[in-house]
Amino acid sequence: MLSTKYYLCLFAALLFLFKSAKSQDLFAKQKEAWLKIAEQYQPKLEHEAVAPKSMVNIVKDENAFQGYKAVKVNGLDSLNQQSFNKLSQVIVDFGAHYTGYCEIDFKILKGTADAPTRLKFTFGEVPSEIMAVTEKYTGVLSKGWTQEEIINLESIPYQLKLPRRVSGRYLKIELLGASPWFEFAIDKITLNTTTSASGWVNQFRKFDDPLITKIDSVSVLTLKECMQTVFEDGPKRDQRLWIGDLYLQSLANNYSFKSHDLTKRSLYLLAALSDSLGYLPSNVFEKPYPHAQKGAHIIDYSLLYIATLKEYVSFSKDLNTGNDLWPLALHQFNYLMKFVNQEGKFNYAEANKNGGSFFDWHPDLDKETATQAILIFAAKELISLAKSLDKAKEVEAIQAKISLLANYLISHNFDEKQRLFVSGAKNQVSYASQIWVVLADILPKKTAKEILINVSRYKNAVKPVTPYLHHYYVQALINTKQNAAAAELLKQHWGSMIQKGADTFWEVNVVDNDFSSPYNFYPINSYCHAWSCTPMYFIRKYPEIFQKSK
Ligand code: RAM
Repeated sequence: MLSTKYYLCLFAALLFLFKSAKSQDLFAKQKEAWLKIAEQYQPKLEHEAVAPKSMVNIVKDENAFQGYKAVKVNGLDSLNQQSFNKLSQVIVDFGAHYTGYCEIDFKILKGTADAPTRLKFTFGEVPSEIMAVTEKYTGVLSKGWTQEEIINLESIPYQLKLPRRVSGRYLKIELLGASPWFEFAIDKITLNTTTSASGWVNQFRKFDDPLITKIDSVSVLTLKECMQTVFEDGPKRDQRLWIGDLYLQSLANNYSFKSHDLTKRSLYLLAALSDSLGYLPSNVFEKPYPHAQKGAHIIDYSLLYIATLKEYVSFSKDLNTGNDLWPLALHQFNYLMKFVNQEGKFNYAEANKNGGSFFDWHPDLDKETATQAILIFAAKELISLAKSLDKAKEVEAIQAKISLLANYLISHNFDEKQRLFVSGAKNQVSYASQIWVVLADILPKKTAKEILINVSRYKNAVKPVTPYLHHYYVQALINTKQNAAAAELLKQHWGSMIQKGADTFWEVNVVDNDFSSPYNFYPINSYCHAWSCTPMYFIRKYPEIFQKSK
């Protein structure tokens, strides 16, 4: 038998371990309260019952986006009279991109349902997704992201509620197995939509240029679909909160829905889930309970948290939140500054051990220079936040770090001959490096403009592949007063998605390659993606640049 003394010692040891684990967690004291605030700002979701607008065939067309287009056919009105045993497949079009839960009612036309009926449901944001051969799945992410469900109806009549939240415009229903002794029909299809973007129908604007009107309204729809109980990156995939996406969504939100509470909830949720070193995760899940993706840190995303908080405070005037989250924001910068040596060089290789930077999906992109630059950008955002929170004392120390970082960047990464910034051991020239150096705002005006022009003429420069990096490209052009080029780029990049039939803007858009996918399977790209929603931010913030008539 173990003595009482033994148990007392064990208890004391456990208590000690628990306490020291807690004391090693930098924001342990605040996290519980932060989580409570996040929960308190849980938004109300709005729902609408949407019925299909038409029945379609999806047909091959080499001129269509990814080789497929939807062609309207007759039959929706009589669907509930037609034997689905004979029809065996139907594709319906909801007329627009929606996120929600699908309900399908089945009824008997003839005989008695004497056996289970097996059906397959496929949802698609774009036509090609409906036709994807998922048996030959090559994706690097889970195949579970394809929106396919196989369900056995044990009896008919039946009101089926598909358990999974889906996202898209098209629904294909296929009959995989039925008894020959009865006939049934699809009586009704409803998509119960969900969004927290209250009053979204009032967000559309009309501008002189019809293309700008269209781009703006598709941005509104993109953001509305991503606004759920947090700012999701994509309602189809990954359905969660990522800092990089949040930053751009919050910018667009400031010029449209003004749902500052959703930004607040998202900021607090991330804060509550920072790791024991006080370093932010790049993304978090709400279900089954709030938690971070373990070990998934992204340097530039942690730094963009600072910018998101700064923008939030400046638009909402919520100084309490600013003060409450200030130590965490400051800590992101200070934590990363530990990787900076006396000369001012950020040791990317060392920091990368705990997660590198993102910037874009281009597989060859060297991220060293852009990372050094975004540290400066974030430091300046910190200063601006500090000023709005009357934290003048902190500013001087940050200022000194900016000089250190900037001096290093200019003296080591600027190629005088090419008049371009280079990155990494191979002196790579990329758009990302020039864009982020411009956004760091450390160059004479003329040079900043010059590097953007030079990179556009540099044949082998690593180009942006996502609307995400294109956002920063547009901003860099605006900051260097290249307004016509900024307007042109916005119309060309987001306009190209419109031209290819986009209902909502995409995660990836490579103008001359419809099949580009960071996941090696383009049907699981997200075709309603948060980081793509910012044209409305530009159009509304800079009317003199984007709202001019053609
Ligand atoms: C993708 C997500 C998200 C992005 C990260 C880096 O998986 O869709 O939008 O922020 O990558």
